[in-house]
Amino acid sequence: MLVRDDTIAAIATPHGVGGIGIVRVSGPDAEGICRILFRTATDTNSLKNHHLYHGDIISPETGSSIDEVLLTLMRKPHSYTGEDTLEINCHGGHLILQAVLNEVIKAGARPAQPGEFTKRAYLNDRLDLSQAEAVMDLITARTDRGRAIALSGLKGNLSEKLQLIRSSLIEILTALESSIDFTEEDISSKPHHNISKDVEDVIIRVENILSTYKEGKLVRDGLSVVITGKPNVGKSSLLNRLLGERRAIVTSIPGTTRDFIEETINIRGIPVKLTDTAGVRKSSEAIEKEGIEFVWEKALAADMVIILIDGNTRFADEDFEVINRNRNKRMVLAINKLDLSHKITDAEITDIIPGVEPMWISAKYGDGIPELKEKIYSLASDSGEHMASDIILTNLRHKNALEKAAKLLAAAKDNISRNETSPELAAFDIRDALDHLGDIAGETTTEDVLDRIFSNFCIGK
Ligand SMILES: Nc1nc2c(ncn2[C@@H]2O[C@H](COP(=O)(O)OP(=O)(O)O)[C@@H](O)[C@H]2O)c(=O)[nH]1
Ligand SMILES: [Mg+2]
Repeated sequence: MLVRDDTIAAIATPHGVGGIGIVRVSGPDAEGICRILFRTATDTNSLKNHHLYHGDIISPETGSSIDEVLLTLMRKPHSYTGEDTLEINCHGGHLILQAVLNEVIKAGARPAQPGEFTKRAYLNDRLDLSQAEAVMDLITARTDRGRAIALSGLKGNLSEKLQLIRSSLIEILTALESSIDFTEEDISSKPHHNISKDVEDVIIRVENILSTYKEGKLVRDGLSVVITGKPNVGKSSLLNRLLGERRAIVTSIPGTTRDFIEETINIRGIPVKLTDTAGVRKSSEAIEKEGIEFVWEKALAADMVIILIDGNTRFADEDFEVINRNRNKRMVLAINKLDLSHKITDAEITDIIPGVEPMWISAKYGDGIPELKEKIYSLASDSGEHMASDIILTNLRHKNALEKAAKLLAAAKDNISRNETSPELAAFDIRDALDHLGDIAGETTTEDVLDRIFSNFCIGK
């Protein structure tokens, strides 16, 4: 384990100008540093815990004030890190914060690594590892839903659920181990039957959590959707409509959009990155040609494409090409300009691309747009079923651990119900499964895994 007898410090607020900015200090020297640098009406030897003091951070060399601050001392273990912690609320200018931090470092702290405060919180058992990971998810959440899921993780809802599963497994293990002594006797078949059923129950609980990952991944990572179609079908209008503001230039001149315009919208808590593209048409112009090449590449890389067709013009070769190029993609087929006379029929489309039901919309007036959003959601989540549960798995590391546990438990169950081999083997698998579940909370996690996790954090958290 790490040596944690040093004191760390960092600016905890974002770079830039703000009303206040915070320098955070954690470790055994925090209080000593406070005595060196802080001047206030109260004697700094008798500061109360968790009280806010007004005073100055001074430079001990010159005795002059660096900033007028509000300072809190939080003695261990009642702090975020579980160590003695100082929070210095300064005026929110970067020079000020940097000057205060410099004094803190001269007084005995060292600059914190990314995520080091949270790492200490974890190492001091203030949080388990999945909660620590939720801290960063919370900070980086891109939708309210993502924020709510992360907060639930931080509050320990996932940890609690996993803890219950582990308790059940420990009970099963105890039952299994006591049955080992009886295997030769005829009473063994009954408990084995019960044990197998209990393992089955646990597998179901694990799989229920696992089943939320697909949605969780969407909430966390988002979805990329490229809008494509021939010129003038209304791609830019659709982007603007989905966005609820005028972002892309809409004209009746084909070929207006040449660069990609990307904007993110929120569909049921999923951050959906929309890309408006250049219209696809046969062109002899070099720049446009290259732009169109890019469209194919963008579409290929996206999670999903919206193929837009103009319902007010006849079906053209370009429409066909757009469909053809995206045949293997997850696609929404939308026919725009519902408000104008229809020159295209559903049957025509279904003929070309069977199994895909076209949706009629009007990008200009908004008809069919809520349905289009629902369609995007249901295609992305494969179900359309909105998961109301607040325990939603968003973290790949957790998912992998749960999958390994589920696999081992399935093997154990198989072993027990077949009743052929000795229960020791099943017990072995269950213990392994317990280890994987323990990994999520960070009970058996190695230093390099921890480093990898915390290096993705920001400095000061
Ligand atoms: N009547 C009607 N016109 C539309 C609709 N959507 C777009 N347009 C018009 O079609 C033209 C091309 O739109 P634009 O969004 O620039 O198409 P893009 O080239 O595919 O990006 C503009 O004149 C839009 O006002 C619609 O739903 N109904
Ligand atoms: Mg356009």
